[in-house]
Amino acid sequence: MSTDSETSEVQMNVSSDPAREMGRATQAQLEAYEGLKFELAGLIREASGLAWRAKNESLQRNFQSLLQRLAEDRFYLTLAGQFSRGKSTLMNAMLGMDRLPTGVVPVTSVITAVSYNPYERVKVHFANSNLTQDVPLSELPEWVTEKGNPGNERKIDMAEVQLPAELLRRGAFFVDTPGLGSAVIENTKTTHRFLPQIDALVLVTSFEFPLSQEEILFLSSVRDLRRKIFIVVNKKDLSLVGQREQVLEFIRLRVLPEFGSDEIPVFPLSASEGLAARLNGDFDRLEQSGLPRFERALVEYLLTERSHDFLAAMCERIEALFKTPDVAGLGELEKRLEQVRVRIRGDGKKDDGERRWTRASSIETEILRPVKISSCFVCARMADATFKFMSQFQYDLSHNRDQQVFHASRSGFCTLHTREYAKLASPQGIASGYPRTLLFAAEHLLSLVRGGTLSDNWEEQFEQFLPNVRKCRACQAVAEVESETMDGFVRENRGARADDSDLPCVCLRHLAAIVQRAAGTELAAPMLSQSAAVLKRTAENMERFALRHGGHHMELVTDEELASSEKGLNLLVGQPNVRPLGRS
Ligand SMILES: Nc1nc2c(ncn2[C@@H]2O[C@H](COP(=O)(O)OP(=O)(O)OP(=O)(O)O)[C@@H](O)[C@H]2O)c(=O)[nH]1
Ligand SMILES: [Mg+2]
Ligand SMILES: [Zn+2]
Ligand SMILES: [Zn+2]
Repeated sequence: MSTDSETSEVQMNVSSDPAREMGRATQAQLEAYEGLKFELAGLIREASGLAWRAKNESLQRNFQSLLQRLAEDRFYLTLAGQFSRGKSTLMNAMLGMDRLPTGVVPVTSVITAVSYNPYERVKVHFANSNLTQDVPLSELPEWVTEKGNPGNERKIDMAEVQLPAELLRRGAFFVDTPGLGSAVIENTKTTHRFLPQIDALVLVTSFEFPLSQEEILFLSSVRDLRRKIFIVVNKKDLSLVGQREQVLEFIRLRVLPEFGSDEIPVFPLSASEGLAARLNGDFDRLEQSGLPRFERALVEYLLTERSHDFLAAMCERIEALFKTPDVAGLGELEKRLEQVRVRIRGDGKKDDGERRWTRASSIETEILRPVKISSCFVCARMADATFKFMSQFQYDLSHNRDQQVFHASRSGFCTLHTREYAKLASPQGIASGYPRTLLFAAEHLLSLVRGGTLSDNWEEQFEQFLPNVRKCRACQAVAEVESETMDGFVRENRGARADDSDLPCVCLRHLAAIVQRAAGTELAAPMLSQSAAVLKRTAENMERFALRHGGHHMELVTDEELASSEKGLNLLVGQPNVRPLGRS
């Protein structure tokens, strides 16, 4: 019998001053964002079920991997462009670490995703399989370069490099891709295959060869997917000041007509200069390189529009799968997806067109105050009382004849307490304590029959010796504790309280009983709102758990999320081993 009274801390906001209000606004946005994510997850799960029924395994797998991406909140900020324009160098410069292989000949041959981790490590994901392999960072070139892994002959889906780089803490994956248009055709193909996965694109071109045909083609494909685009014109150091303006002018003219230049920002910079400056701690040179200006724009984007763009991109990926023919029910889901989409559009933009979503910054999160989520404290006391009662009782029943007779006369306990007794008592104890109760029942059964026929009032008589909660002595003992606990709580807390977040959790029935006892006091209303907050929080934990579990990301599940389902059910109906207000 567990009293299940452990508590877990969760972030929850209680606010009044302006700083707190700001935290609350951010919290509301995060909740809206998460809520939409949960809805998309729900749609994908349903669709996955339909795919399963239609025996379409590959579709089911596709839904599964979308779910996984949603669960991880994986956002692929992808660097792409012609070979040797400096994508890998730029990535290194942004990370301030010289980790990705670079060189004058086509180098990168594998999609390389870089994400944040307190320590460095590399995970290699193999194509067409769930297999991954951890490899030392020093061996990265053997897996991701044209030299070590020509045309990706080792069939790697993605190399995942985890690094302790500050910029990555913004929650995005930075993805380096093989260059387009080199003699290694397989590399171009690899990057094109990755296209649907891109959430935002950084097109890396150079002053020497600004925007090749290949790059323009790639740009329009990404544009068709309505993904955010940044253009970096690299190797600024190789061009003369006079030529620079010409190149930028050319790009604006090439890009303007097709895409609208105000939507695609262009950043002239020198990745190699930026990297060298950063490694040497030379801040003037760093600023000169043009890198910081680009990074500021990226961070600004990641903190604001990213959430919106991530959801929008997910919607499109889901929609594409919903178009699969011959799967019954997908059309219906598509309609619901459209509704979510409308909300994403609406929630993502303020009236002035500014995106509203932001991720909570650390300062804002600190404003949020912890609140305890635990099981119902009344139920917990009742469980304790049950345990105490049964411990004593099971001993008495097996040793004391009077107890046995009395127990038999009451037809034993109610169903719940019979089970609780059985959990505690030994087989020997039950076998010696209970026969009288069974015999008592047997006698009653026989008394219902007279001369081979049922007696007239058999139903009434039968009812009288059936076990029930009114006769159950355990029910009586526990109900007394239940009443005392609630009365005591209301007595002690009826006055105004300094901090409502200290209020304990209660199940719904106990909440009703407490509010009834506390009606007209300062306690009633806070009890209700606090319980509402706890239920809401628990629901969110359950949804996060479902999302991660469904997305095969159990390693991301927190203890609080793990416990949330049981807690949620208990908050609705009380603990399993007690019956709240069971005698009323
Ligand atoms: N002068 C100069 N050279 C640069 C700059 N950025 C990169 N390079 C050089 O350009 C060459 C190619 O750089 P990478 O970073 O390997 O280019 P990439 O785009 O990743 O190439 P692929 O992986 O083959 O597509 C290397 O020799 C770099 O040192 C820059 O800003 N200025
Ligand atoms: Mg490269
Ligand atoms: Zn309860
Ligand atoms: Zn009972």
